[in-house]
Amino acid sequence: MGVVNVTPDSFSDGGEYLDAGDAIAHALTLVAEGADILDVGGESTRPGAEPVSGEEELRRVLPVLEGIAATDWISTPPQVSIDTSKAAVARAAIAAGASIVNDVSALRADPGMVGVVAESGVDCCLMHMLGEPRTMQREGGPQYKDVVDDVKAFLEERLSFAVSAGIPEQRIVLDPGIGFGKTLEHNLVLLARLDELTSLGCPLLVGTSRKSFLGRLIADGAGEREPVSPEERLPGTIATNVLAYERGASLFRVHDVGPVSAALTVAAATLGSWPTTRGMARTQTS
Ligand code: HH2
Repeated sequence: MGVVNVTPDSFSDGGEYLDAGDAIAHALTLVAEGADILDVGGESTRPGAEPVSGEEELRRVLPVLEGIAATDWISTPPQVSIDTSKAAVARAAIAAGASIVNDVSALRADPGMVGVVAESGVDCCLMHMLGEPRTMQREGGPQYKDVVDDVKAFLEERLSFAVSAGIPEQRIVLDPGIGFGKTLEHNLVLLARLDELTSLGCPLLVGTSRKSFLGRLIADGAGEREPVSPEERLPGTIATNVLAYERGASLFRVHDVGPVSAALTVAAATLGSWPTTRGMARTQTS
C-alpha cells in the first residue's frame, strides 16, 4: 500500500504532493514500484495535527482520486483506499473510485461512517488508536495494562461492531496503529508480538513507514537522542515491515514502495513463498 498524502503538514512528506498533478504523478510512480493499493489522504494524523474540515479534505483528495480513476493502466489497476475518518469524505471518495476506507478511528469518529461502508460494500481498515491525533503522544504518555492484549481486545470489539452493523468480516482488515498513542517500547512490543493478533482472523495491516520511533532508534539504540530525519528512516521501515511480514502481516502501508517491496519479495522467498504473487491484498480483502 503506497501512501499518497495530499496535505501541507504530513510528518514526512507534507506539502510535497499538495498539487493534484504532483500527487497523481507520485501515485503512478508508486504503482510502477509495486504498490497494489494507493492510500490517498487529505488530513494529517501526525501527533499534534489540527483537524481539517470535510470540505477542505475533499477539495484536496477528489481531484487526485479522479485523476487516478481516469488513468489508463498498462497492467492491473491498483485498488484505491481513502484515508479518512469522515463519512462524507468516504462517500464522495467511493463515488470517485475508492474501494477501501482506511479509518484510523476504527468507525468511532463519525457515526455515519459505519453505514457508508456497509451500504457501499467496500473494504475497510480498522486501526487502533489511544486518544486522538492532537493529543495522543503528550507527556504523561499512553498507558496500557498489556499493550498487545489491550490492542487485541479493542480490535476484537471494533470487528464485532462492524460485522453487527452489516460489514462482512471478509471485507475487514485490522491494524495495531503503530505510533498512534504508543511509546517507542509499545511499538516494539506490538511488532515483536504481532503474531498474537492473527487469531482475530482478519488480514493485518502495519504502518511503520518513516515513523519517529524508527528515527529515535536509528539515532541511538536506546532511543534517547533526537530522531534522524524521516528520509533517513528507510532502513528501519524495511526492518519492521519484514519482521511484521514474518509475524503474519499481509498489508504494508509505506512511502518508499520500491525498496520495501523488494525487501518483502526477498523475505517471502526466504520463508518459502516463492515465487511471490502480486495482488496479495486484493485476494485477501475482497
Ligand atoms: N499511519 C498514518 C496515517 N494513516 N493508516 C493506517 N491504517 N495505519 C497507519 O499506521 C497509518 C494510517 C500516518 O502516516 P502518514 O500518512 O505518512 O502521516 P500523516 O498522518 O502526518 O499524513
